[in-house]
Amino acid sequence: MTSSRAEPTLFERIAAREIPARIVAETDRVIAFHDIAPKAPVHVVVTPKTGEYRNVVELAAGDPALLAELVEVSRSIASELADGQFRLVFNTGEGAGQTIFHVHAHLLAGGLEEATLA
Ligand code: DGP
Repeated sequence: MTSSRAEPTLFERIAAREIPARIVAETDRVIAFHDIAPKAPVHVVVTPKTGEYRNVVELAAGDPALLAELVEVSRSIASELADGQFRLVFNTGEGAGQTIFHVHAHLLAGGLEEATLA
């Protein structure tokens, strides 16, 4: 299920270049930028440019091809910025630490032995 919103999400505003971010990759539908509070040597937020899906469960049900694209963009970034090995974390629900209800993956890579979950 998706929901319409009165206001653009923070990540939609980053995609629209209304809020600055260190963008590392972009496709027609996906954008990736360094997390503002990194929890690993490489910590990138990978997200659809539009925020109609609030979490990964909604995205998987509503647009599995977009979820696959998000995974592929993550793989590509991990190859470019680290050794190609990576962790993808989708916080899903407030109790799981989700604070922004516009589906996004935390791409964590590089020295993950020391990393805590995002
Ligand atoms: P979550 O807690 O799973 O909803 O993750 C939200 C992440 O978004 C969190 O790790 C911090 C990051 N974040 C929040 N605001 C900004 C921002 O303005 N710029 C960037 N680059 N990242 C942000």
